[in-house]
Amino acid sequence: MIDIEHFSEKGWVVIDFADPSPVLRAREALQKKLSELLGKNISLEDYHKEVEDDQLHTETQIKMTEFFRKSKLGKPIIEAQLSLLKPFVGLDLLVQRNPYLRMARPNKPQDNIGYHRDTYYGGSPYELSMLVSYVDIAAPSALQVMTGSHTLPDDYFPTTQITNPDANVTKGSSKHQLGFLYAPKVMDPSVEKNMLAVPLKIGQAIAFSLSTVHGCVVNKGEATRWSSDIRVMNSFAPVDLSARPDYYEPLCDSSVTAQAKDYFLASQNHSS
Ligand SMILES: O=C(O)CCC(=O)C(=O)O
Ligand SMILES: [Fe+2]
Repeated sequence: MIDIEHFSEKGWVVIDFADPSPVLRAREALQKKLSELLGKNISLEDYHKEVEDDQLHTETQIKMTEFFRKSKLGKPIIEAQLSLLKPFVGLDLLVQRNPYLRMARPNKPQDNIGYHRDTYYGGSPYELSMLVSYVDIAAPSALQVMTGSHTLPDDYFPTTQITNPDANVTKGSSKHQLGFLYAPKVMDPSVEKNMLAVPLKIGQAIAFSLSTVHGCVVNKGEATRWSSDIRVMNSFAPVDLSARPDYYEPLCDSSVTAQAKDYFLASQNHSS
């Protein structure tokens, strides 16, 4: 069961997966691919011990992300939790087609995007982000959230829009496609005192509203943090997806929706 009251009050909630097996399969597949790329067996947790160089890190993250997306590792993870998600988000659901794969090494601020709301970057509060971890994430390494921030108006949090000081992050660049922001809206450092680190075990996720303030400035722990944030939304939520028509794929339909789709499909085939 998802603690829906917790989500309503705080804007985020930790979910114990009903079926963690697709997460374990994804972890194994990532592990195997990483060893293949590096030419030796390195655990996901110890990745940073092998890859210190930023350029090699970016190249590795690009290849790992491509692998993650091509192998379709994300959707089965969410699909296996439908019994939990339906009472929470609805019976008609979409899931993000190409989620980001985040790899944040200890003591490397450049591997993180800092505190933000996804609504700053075109996301809707009708969308949910589910951050799935592929390693156990202790508090010093964890994503942080601001409890209760999800319903606060934007002018509550002054931001300054800058161009990313990392010259490799430009619109459409590989790093942009890895989830780094080319024109980040930087929040005032005073938000830090209200941020809460949420540790996660393999088989758990943190789900949060796209209007919840969240992020990580630096992984202060011992292990590389591997996760993917996978968005889920109700197919009938009032979200204009015309600027990102391929962003989502169907996850499930209610019985009535499924029959309506069959009817319209049959009518279309009949008339053509
Ligand atoms: O994993 C991170 O460091 C950032 C994740 C994030 O910003 C998101 O899920 O929207
Ligand atoms: Fe985010």
